[in-house]
Amino acid sequence: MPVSSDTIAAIATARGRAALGIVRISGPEAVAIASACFGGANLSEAASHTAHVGYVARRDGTRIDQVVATVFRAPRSATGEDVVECSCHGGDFATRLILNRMLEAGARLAAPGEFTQRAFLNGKMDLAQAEAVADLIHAASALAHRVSVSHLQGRYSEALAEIRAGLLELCAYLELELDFSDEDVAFADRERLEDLLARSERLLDELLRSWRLGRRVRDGVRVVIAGRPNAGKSTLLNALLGSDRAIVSPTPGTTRDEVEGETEIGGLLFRFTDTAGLRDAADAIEAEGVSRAERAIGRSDILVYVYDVTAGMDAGEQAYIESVAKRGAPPALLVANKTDLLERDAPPSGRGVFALSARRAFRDEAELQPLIACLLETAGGDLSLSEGSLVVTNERHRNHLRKALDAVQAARQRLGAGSGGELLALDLRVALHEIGAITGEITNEDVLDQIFSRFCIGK
Ligand SMILES: Nc1nc2c(ncn2[C@@H]2O[C@H](COP(=O)(O)OP(=O)(O)OP(=O)(O)O)[C@@H](O)[C@H]2O)c(=O)[nH]1
Ligand SMILES: [Mg+2]
Repeated sequence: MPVSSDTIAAIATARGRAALGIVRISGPEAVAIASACFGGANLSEAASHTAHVGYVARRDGTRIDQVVATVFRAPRSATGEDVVECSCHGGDFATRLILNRMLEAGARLAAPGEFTQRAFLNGKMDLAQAEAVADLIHAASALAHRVSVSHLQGRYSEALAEIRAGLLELCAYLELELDFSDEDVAFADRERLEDLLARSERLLDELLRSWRLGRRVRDGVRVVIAGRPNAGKSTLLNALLGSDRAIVSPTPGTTRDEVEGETEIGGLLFRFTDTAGLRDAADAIEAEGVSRAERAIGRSDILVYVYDVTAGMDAGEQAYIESVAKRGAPPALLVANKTDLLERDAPPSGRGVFALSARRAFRDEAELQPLIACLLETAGGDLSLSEGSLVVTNERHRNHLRKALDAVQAARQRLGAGSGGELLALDLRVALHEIGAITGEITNEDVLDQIFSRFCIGK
């Protein structure tokens, strides 16, 4: 049964010039409202999944645009309600005038994500799939796109369903045993319980471990390029981006404001930030640049520290790198730059050290390959990530998975300690609740509002 009493409308396509635009309308009055605005064919009797060429006209009969109206009858539509999609000409006018006409005829302007929210409420998709719709729209890299498509197809929801089924089976065993507890019989074979628990724990743990990559698939990988003035940081940034993004000059202290640039590597979006050279700057503007650089390092996923190989690293730099390594974050890669200037000395080598010439990298792509491969590996990007791999990209899911795993681990410990089925069942209920919150079987309005407000209007 559809759950909404009113009819919503919105422009579904982006603004600006385009060949076509789409205005969507969904709800119990969708067909009636569309047919009140439509001329050239009778929409009110139209069968589901039929397209009709005609026009949208103002109340006084003047035409707004020629359109194709496609009618979908409930429940066989994207939202589960009656839906009409009006394809008109693109650009800012036709879509807006048609939307206004629909509003005038009785529709209400849709809130962000309201079409998808209705699809969820009408059981067309679960919450994890609805969230994948937003991820797909926001996807900024090939991997982000691939993962969201797989989630939208329900692969992730299937994995959660599998975990859920295992936990429910466990609960059923335990409850049967509790029902007959007076008679002192054990229905639940402890080994079978242990197996089922271990399996749930492994599946949850696998999903949680994918988060490290998932977060980066979703938000991109922040790499900060830092080092002393004149080390060649901006030259390296430009080489990585394959463009003259940052100003390069032989004057130390050239870069003051952070310079950012994005590029896709191995399907992941990398966000590089070039910073002001680190030193005790005498001039106030440069000093501000240096302190910004330090803050940027604090926020980064990976630090690329550049030094001039002909000068080597001074004691201050060595101490700095050691302190970063000691903290353990962010992971630091060292670039020994300007190897083209080395005459006889062998370039430095070692794990996490990349001897290269940023200047040469402009002409020769191979120069940066080892550094790029290491950036990808450090970011957790697995090039073999296959079609349909499950990766958790959503922080809300991660938090629920974490709690579900904690509950399953607590249950396993209790089982090991020989405690009664009652407490075990309680832990399992917690785990089931947490998984239900991901797919939306258990949810509340605030959570839904928060999720759907991220969407654009018309989706
Ligand atoms: N020979 C040689 N020169 C380089 C190389 N990389 C950079 N340079 C030169 O070193 C100088 C400084 O380069 P930048 O990229 O501006 O250095 P930076 O680290 O960004 O300097 P600041 O912004 O001042 O901190 C410029 O003259 C570059 O042309 C290299 O691989 N080989
Ligand atoms: Mg610079």
